[in-house]
Amino acid sequence: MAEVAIVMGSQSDWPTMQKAALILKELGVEFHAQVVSAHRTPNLLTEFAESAADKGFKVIIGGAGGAAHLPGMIAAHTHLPVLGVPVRSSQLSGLDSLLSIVQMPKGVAVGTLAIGEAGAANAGLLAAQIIGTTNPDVAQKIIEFRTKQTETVLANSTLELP
Ligand code: RP5
Repeated sequence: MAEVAIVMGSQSDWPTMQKAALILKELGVEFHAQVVSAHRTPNLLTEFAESAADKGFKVIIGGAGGAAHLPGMIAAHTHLPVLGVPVRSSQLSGLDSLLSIVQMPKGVAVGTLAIGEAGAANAGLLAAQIIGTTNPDVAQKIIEFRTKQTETVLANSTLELP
């Protein structure tokens, strides 16, 4: 059963949000990915967020661009942790998305990641780390991921002129 939901405002967000999905897959965490728009499908957003805990989700990742209300509105309808990914926008390069998501007034929390693919990948990683607090198999995979990453950097640390 999927423990992490990845929702996004549009199909156009999927190339970015796939980076979260790929990390979750690598770490052995089942996910469900779906388009849910705060603006275009507001009733679906309410229904999705209110039923997410009962469906067994433990963490929700929300990605959106522009006036990106999606993560905050999902967080308003559920007690589950919500991670927000600001998707890069065509007009303001994602600064609009970032500010829309990160500046939550106190009382309803959204954990905001970086703009774009790095943020999406780290949202997947952070979601897995949350799942890993109660799932030793996932925690072990995260430790191995970090070890491999460190070894790769160390093995390629020498710099030379071209
Ligand atoms: C937002 O508007 C979406 O999250 C997307 O980042 C942006 C543009 O959506 P499309 O016009 O490409 O569907 O709601």
